[in-house]
Amino acid sequence: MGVLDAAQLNAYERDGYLVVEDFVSTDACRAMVERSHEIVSAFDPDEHRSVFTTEEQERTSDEYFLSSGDKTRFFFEPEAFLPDGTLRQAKELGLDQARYATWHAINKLGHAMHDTDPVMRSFSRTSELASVASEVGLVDPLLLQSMYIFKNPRIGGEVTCHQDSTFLYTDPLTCTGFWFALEDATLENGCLWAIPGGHRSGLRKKFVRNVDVTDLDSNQAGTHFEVFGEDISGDGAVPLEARAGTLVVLNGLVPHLSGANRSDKSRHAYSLHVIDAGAEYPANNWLQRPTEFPLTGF
Ligand SMILES: O=C(O)CCC(=O)C(=O)O
Repeated sequence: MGVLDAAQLNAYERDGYLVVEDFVSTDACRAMVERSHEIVSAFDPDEHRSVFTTEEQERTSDEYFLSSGDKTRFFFEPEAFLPDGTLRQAKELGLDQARYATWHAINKLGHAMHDTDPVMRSFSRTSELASVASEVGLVDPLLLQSMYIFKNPRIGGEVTCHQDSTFLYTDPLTCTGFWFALEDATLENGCLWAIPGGHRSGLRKKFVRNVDVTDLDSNQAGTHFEVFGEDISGDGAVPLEARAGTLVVLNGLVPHLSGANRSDKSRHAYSLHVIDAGAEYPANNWLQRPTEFPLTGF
């Protein structure tokens, strides 16, 4: 007996995405949120100030970003800092504890918490999720990438319209996204939007390293887009408002986005990207795993 019924599988085929309400318990969501706070509280914001933005990808293409494939790393919101380098929300909200303010300033954690963190590892590896992965067509799944996305109040950044296979390319295409609302995601705090049926219009671009590198010493090498088609504007996207506990399954080709969060409620989400072991994973994909820390399945 599968987790998804025929109507859900048909909807996934038709739309390129599927919203599954109440997929995980509120306790499991709460454990993830609490864990994210513990992880960020242990992080010294002066250690690294890498910013994440989908608008200006170049800025993130540094060694810290490129070597995050087997680590938990911290990426700040573009609006996190004031010109003088102080944390904006600490100053504006009158918070005097830098650590407390830090988790109001982080855009996301990435990109291997499904392997590096015990709580996130268990959340990622459940029999229900393994079943869904198999039902949507992954034959020999490998858990490739995880992101803990904070979408913090007031400064939570926009994620521009993209296809996940742009960033996690395989031949043939197998990237599948499993996005979990850990808190309610609404129009106000920047829920996901997706273009129904948009997975049928082909891959528009690939985000790759400038040189084929498996040698992680070459992380400085930078990245660029290989462009095959027109950029996707997001026209025709529909909002996927989601209560905490909802799973959204995303075909790697379906264009999706999320708006900025100008509300005073955070929108925590956890996103896991899975590929098929039978497909080729190119050495010039931006995300690489050192051979001594191989990808594994559910
Ligand atoms: O959570 C978001 O706002 C965007 C996430 C996303 O694009 C993804 O997980 O592929």
